[in-house]
Amino acid sequence: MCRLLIVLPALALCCGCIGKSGSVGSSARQPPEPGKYTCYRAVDNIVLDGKLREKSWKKAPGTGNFMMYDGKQQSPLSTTAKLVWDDQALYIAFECDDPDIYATHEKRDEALYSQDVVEVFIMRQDDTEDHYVEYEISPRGTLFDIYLTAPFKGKLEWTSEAFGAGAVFAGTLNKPADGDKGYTVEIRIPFADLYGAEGASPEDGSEIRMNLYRIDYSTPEEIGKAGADAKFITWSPTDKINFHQPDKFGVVTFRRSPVGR
Ligand SMILES: [Ca+2]
Ligand SMILES: [Ca+2]
Repeated sequence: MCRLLIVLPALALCCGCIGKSGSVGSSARQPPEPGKYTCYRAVDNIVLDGKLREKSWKKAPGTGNFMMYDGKQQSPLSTTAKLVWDDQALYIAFECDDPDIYATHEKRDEALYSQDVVEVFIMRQDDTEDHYVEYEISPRGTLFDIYLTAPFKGKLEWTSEAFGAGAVFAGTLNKPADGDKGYTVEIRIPFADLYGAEGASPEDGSEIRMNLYRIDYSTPEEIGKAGADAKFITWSPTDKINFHQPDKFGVVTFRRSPVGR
């Protein structure tokens, strides 16, 4: 929680600044559409090795390239995701082009958001209104999870028992000069985290509100410190550099039909 609070003033500062400049001359512009995705049942076992070789991933529809946070332009670094589910969990695959992969953290719940990272925010589905869960995964597969009772109000000590992920990167970590290709991340989010009970899972046609994010950085001069040149990339646009906006989350609709049929 302390670590979370440390990063928040910086985020808040960015929000104020971007919000003011973004409003100039934009009154006629329609707000960007929130993300929408239909999530089908997996047709095979998802092995969390970061390699997207399962039939389920080959058949699942892609989100298309993510946007920059404000929805005004596409991400300059290709960033896409796919989702499938089974009775126990939601699975998410990210594919991220990245010419300079920066990731040093190896311990769970370190400040992954200050280096290259993908993030998933999902609203809880039980009676804990406005609560949501945040998951982060680094290109080296390090995990971060936090339970939030309101935007920026979280329990970092919360640990999901069955959240897991695998990641694979193509290139060299923390060496900017040699040119990397990118990384893929494969994530398992147990429905018990979302429904508050073992054995609960979505009904056909039910919707869950969530957002998928990526923060891209360049390797800084001092390895281990926060990355440089941050790019805030998102599936469902957030207007401001503030990912903690549940009202901007997209909608995922669950279907019981097997993916690809
Ligand atoms: Ca796999
Ligand atoms: Ca990067």
